Amino acid sequence: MVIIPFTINRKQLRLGALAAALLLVIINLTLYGNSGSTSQIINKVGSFTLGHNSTSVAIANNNLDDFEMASTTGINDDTLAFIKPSFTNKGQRPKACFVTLVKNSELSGILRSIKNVQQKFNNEFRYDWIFLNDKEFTEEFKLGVTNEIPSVVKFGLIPEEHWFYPEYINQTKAANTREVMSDVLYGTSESYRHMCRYQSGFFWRHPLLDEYDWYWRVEPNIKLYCDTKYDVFQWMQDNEKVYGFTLTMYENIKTINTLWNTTVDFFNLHPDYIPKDNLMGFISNDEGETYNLCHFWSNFEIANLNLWRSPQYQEYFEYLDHAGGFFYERWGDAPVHSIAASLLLNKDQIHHFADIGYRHEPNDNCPIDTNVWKQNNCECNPKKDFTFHKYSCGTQFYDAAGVKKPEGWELHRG
Ligand SMILES: Nc1nc2c(ncn2[C@@H]2O[C@H](COP(=O)(O)OP(=O)(O)O)[C@@H](O)[C@H]2O)c(=O)[nH]1
Ligand SMILES: [Mg+2]
Repeated sequence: MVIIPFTINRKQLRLGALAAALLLVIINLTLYGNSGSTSQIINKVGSFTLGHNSTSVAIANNNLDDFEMASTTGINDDTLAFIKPSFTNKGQRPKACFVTLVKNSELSGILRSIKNVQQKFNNEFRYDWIFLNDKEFTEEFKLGVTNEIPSVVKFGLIPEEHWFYPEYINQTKAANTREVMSDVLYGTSESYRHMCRYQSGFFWRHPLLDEYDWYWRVEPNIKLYCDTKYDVFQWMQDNEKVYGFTLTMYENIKTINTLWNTTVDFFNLHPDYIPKDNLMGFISNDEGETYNLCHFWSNFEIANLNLWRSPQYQEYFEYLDHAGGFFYERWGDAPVHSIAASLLLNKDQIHHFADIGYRHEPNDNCPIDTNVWKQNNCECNPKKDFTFHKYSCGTQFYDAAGVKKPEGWELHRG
């Protein structure tokens, strides 16, 4: 075993990670050839599972020991350290906003969402609202929206360099992909792919968001069912939460064939980015060997922007972007955000807002706790709550995060 002094710095750790990755590649090539087979990935997972000794790969143990030591000394807490300043404001109003990416043609749908969100939450708390678009917003759109929101409203045009094909993407290959994916929802859509890439890697870089730490994502035609009588942003801040969601789901594997392998490759280069108390159990049933397709449905997010601004997430996004799956497959921002949040955060920093009744077609998040349902004047049917449905990943989340499931959850399997 290599003895590492406790004063090891991040640069040394990175070099260690690179050396470990190189060693694994050489060993894999020696043992299995360059077939790109699952066995290669299984071996790589060893260095991926910090704090889970059971799957450590014997041949790489020297390096793993180093990383495990790093994890216990707190050196691997970079993302968490990056976010920490957002929690220094406890007890005070956070810097937060609503953020909506939307097309001009979706005016009536977004007005429905806005009226509802204002009525159920924001008429009382008066947070700013930021609208983003890859085309200039029309005067009609701006007027319509501004009429419904008494607080500050800002409209942002997305810079071209955030909604384009990077030079490392082969556009012919991307076009061919769209032709053969007609059996997949949005499989033939070019703009949907740009949208997913934007939500994954760019919305948080828009200059209009610079002044905020927290955001609540709102889409057209969503519905809030209950009154939210407390400041959810301040609750997140005061309780040191980072990522909040309502609905979970299984992804269509056809859209993300190589996302997990690419993720494994990345985190094998940076095992020190994964904190010991991560939420791997939500996204994998076998400690990282395979992806179980679970993800937070990102059309609703109440989250901390610094998670995405962290150097660790930015590196992860760059890595994914260079792999090309946003265009050569149809990687969604939901699995990308979910995998990143699950691996970069502590599990207790991710929160299910069971009390925020929410609908995005065709699913409902509706409080099944009768007291919560009554106190918040909910207008949904708890019997239709999707959280513990067999097609949802809610049960997986509660179990992985160690959160107690509410009474009667078994009656909601569907
Ligand atoms: N400006 C702009 N917004 C888009 C575009 N495509 C999708 N969006 C927005 O991105 C979000 C997700 O798109 P949506 O059609 O709701 O996808 P779904 O929820 O996966 O069915 C919504 O807020 C849309 O308004 C686009 O091409 N331009
Ligand atoms: Mg939508």
